Amino acid sequence: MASVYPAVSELVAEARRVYAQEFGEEAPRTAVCAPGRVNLIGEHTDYNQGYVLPMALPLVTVVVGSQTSGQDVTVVTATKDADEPRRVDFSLPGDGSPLSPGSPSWANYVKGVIQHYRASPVPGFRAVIASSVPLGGGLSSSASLEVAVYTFLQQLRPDDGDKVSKAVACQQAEHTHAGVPCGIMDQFVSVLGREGHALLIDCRSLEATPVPLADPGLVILITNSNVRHSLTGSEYPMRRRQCEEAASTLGKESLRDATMKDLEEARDRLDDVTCRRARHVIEEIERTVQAAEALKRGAYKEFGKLMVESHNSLRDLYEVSCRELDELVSAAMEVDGVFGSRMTGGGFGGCTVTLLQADAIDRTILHIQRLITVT
Ligand code: GAF
Repeated sequence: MASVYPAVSELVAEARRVYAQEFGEEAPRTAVCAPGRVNLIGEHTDYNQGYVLPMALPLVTVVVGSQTSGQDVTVVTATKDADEPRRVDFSLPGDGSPLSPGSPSWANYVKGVIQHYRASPVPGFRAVIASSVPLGGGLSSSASLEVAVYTFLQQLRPDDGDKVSKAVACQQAEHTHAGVPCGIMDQFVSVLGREGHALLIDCRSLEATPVPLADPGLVILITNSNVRHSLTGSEYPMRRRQCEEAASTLGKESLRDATMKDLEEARDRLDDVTCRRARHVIEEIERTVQAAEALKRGAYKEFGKLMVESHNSLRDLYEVSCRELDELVSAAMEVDGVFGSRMTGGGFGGCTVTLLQADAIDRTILHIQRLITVT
């Protein structure tokens, strides 16, 4: 079957072509890439210091470029986003003063990473970005851009940090320059993801356990609802605040430390919405640990059941799903050979992830396509 996404080499070739168009003469001296991710289970648990189980994807962001002699930076994106300029020029402040976010918004990820890069001063450079990670699809297009830019800077001026500190720097870039108070999952798996494995990440200790996931009888299908999600609105930060409020009412450092019994005992001190948010997080952390165990045993039915429970909880308790995602999950679950399906990522649009038997792939895709044609 032909690949449905471009190979890394094709993206690099595209970025090099745009580089030649924009900057003429010499070919770029450096080319790097970083993957997007799909989260199998453990949603909205990372900023509660819980567990997540994502895997890196063969969808990647590529940066090609070269150092220049001055303090000027020019970055061009090969990704066509009609609303925004594709080129940005700025100067690196020589006195260490902050690089302010601005327009175009994609350049804020570049500026943020420069700001939090762990070796200074960063030299001037010219670069082109190309990506196969769909924008706003909930597959971490932003984290893959941040990590790719960080890796690019490491080629220009090596830092002495480890991989976890690299992920943390990229997360900080997202906080300060994109205004999203995200957890660590996306950047972590983009830096530390391993081929043929999911990563069980403990978002408190920042330790990760690779879980093998290379069974030829198994397929992970990602379906894009094409409802474009954005986490920069008020909903994501509001969920995070509600969780912090719940933890503080329960007298816990985070919801990672809370049990359902704690929540029931504090029931009359929490409003209904906050209580539902906390219940999702407490149960989802437990589900994620169970799911990783099930995956290790090859107990796919059990894993699939936990995926569906996770989706229902995100829909009903955490309220971050939408009609299109719910319909995609229901449609996938109607097919024989499908183990489980759920929305993946922050929600409010984006993608679903479905675990199924390899021999069910064609009928699953056909069934989903039929649903899309009818509605
Ligand atoms: C987004 C965030 F960036 C992650 O940190 C995580 O909270 C996720 O939403 C929800 O699980 O991808």
